[in-house]
Amino acid sequence: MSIFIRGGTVVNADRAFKADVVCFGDQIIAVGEDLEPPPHATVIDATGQYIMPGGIDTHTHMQLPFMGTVTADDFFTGTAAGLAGGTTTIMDFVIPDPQQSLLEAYHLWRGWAAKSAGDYTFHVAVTWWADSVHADMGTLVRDHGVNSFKHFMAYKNAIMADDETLVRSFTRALELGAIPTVHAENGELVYQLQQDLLKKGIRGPAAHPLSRPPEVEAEAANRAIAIANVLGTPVYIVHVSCAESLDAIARARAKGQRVYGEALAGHLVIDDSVYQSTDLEYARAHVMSPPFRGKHHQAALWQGLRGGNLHTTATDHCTFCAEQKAAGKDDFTKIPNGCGGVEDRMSVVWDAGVNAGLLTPSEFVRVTSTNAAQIFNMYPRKGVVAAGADADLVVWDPQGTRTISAKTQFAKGGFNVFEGRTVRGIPSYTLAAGKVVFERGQLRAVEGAGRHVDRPAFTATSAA
Ligand code: URQ
Ligand code: ZN
Ligand code: ZN
Repeated sequence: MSIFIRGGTVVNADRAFKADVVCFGDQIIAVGEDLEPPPHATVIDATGQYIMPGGIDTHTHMQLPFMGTVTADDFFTGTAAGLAGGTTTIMDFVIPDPQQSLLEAYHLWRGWAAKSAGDYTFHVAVTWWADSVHADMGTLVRDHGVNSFKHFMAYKNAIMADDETLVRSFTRALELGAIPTVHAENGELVYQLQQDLLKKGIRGPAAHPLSRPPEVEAEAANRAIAIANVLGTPVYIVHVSCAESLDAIARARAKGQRVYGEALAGHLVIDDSVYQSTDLEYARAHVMSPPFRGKHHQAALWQGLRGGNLHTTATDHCTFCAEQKAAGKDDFTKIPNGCGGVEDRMSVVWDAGVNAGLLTPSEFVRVTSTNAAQIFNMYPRKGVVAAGADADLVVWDPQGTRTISAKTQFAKGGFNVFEGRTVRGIPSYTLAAGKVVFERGQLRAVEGAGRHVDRPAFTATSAA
């Protein structure tokens, strides 16, 4: 099966150029001007459109058991929704319960992910520490293509990693040639602030951002960066939401430390006024951590993306329906944390970034695909339109528009934080592994067609 994409402008992170693209099977086999279509090829006319590497969402939670429930999107519906938005690879999370074997949890998640419609790979969370965790980390790197380990510095009494776990796990990651990543919020401070608010009878969703101010995030970001600096490991900070955390990253990078930052599409365009809504269901729907912040933080995050102190854009796609969120209607600490976005990320970042003159098309590709592929060692299989790469491609219509709505989305959860936003810049075609899976509004995702992406370790300093 071959596909010939004619007449478009290829956009890679390094340059944009007129070229045709030929795919055969699941690979790109040729990129160049005035190519001949192979016999019997499916021809796609990309005149006036861009051909970009499929998006990589570095942060999703499909089918996640969390806070007493399970997220609304499973690995099929979630990856299918991503394909509709131009995202062809998701990076999800294996999150073992404390005392649960990392390896056992990994195999459990692998079973859930088998139904994926698009490619997927896993960060594995280290939520506790023991010799068996040390051993399992080695097995996961050596035998299962894991090269990143997640640490939740929030969620006390649940999955929070204390400093001992951080230090031991970062040390082990370095030995293995894997990168530590962190959810940077001080879980002890969050817990204290939550209890204080509840004692004062402040129990609605408006209390959520009050229990997680930027300082709580910045403390943890600084601490993770300091631990990584002392131990000599790189560190990747997920969902950087505020200027204070970004400043910590910028300071460390200015001194040559290898720190990477991730911005969520939601944090880039949505502010904390959502929590003041008198429609409490609406306010609860926006409860995620770190919370949406004041407008000046969004400007800082865009500066971070432009200035190279934030490297990837993601969604933290973690959808719950209204009934699930209502678990916290009398106690905000019981509202399952998480919002969606896997379907909208690329159009939102294009519309708010490229159309606003903040990002060039190549910078857009860098922060929606290439950097993720390079940081997590999937490049050049992913993250570039070039011969030999996977045929994961988006034919992008820069003039096409779409009004985002839960009524028309493919994702589950029945809510969309970008509701009503009209974006200019949408996929006209998405190719995953050389198959057209999305065509002008029609989703043709196939359950189980997605593949697990092994990610080799970086140079290990010792045998796993
Ligand atoms: O903290 C996370 O990243 C997961 C549990 C999703 N929820 C959220 O509020 N971000
Ligand atoms: Zn998180
Ligand atoms: Zn998350």
